[in-house]
Amino acid sequence: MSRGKFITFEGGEGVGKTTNVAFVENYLKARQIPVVVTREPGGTALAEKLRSLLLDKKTELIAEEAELLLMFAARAQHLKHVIEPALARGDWVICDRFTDATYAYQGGGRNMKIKTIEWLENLVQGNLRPDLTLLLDAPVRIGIERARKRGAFDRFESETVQFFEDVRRAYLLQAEINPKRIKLIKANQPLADVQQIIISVLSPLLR
Ligand code: Z5A
Repeated sequence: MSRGKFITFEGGEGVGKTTNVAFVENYLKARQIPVVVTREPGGTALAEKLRSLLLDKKTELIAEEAELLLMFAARAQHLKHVIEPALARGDWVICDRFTDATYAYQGGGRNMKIKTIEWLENLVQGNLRPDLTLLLDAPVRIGIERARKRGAFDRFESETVQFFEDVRRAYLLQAEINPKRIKLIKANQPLADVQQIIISVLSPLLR
């Protein structure tokens, strides 16, 4: 049994990650590929509790260091109980956000040291990195407009436009540093066009 593929979706809020995770899930299932769909922070009972604490505006002021450690604590649980076992049994894993989000939000948004994030990434993940990351990119204003239609803002969504500009810049830097793994896709175009590009980027993995 060959190991499954690990695919992550990344990007700022409202760029279409959740929509396209569902699209890829259906696309792979139609080809009889076993798929596990999951998200970060989250994916296990404990990690989902951490997610609720991290997203809830009513949680006490969270120190930046605590936020970073909680992201990796949730990730350690997620890897051990969901992602690693799925890949080992040959399933493909599609994850809505992963460690590139930490580089973007905690690194770019909160200005935490990249060396610290790298150290935690190595501690928690060892050599594991996604096989493919689809980075959906759109001007911040467009993502905010799309997300606003959904109603109340969570703790991250309540951040300033500057914060989201910094997050976007950090994501684009990640794509520049990891051009083989991260495929940058313009998300401010019709959904059908975005999905056509996603299929073309996925196809080498299906061979
Ligand atoms: N976070 C972190 O700080 N550090 C970490 O390490 C990790 C996460 C892992 C989790 O939020 C928060 O955790 C996140 C970063 C932080 N906070 N923020 N912001 P999340 O991932 O659950 O939430 P999100 O980014 O806010 O996701 P979202 O707002 O649900 O956006 P989305 O999934 O990218 O978009 P969507 O729901 O698929 O689409 C939004 C709307 O746009 C919807 O109505 C679609 O129908 C529409 N859409 C999608 N594509 C198109 C196109 N192409 N054209 C027109 N309309 C479209």
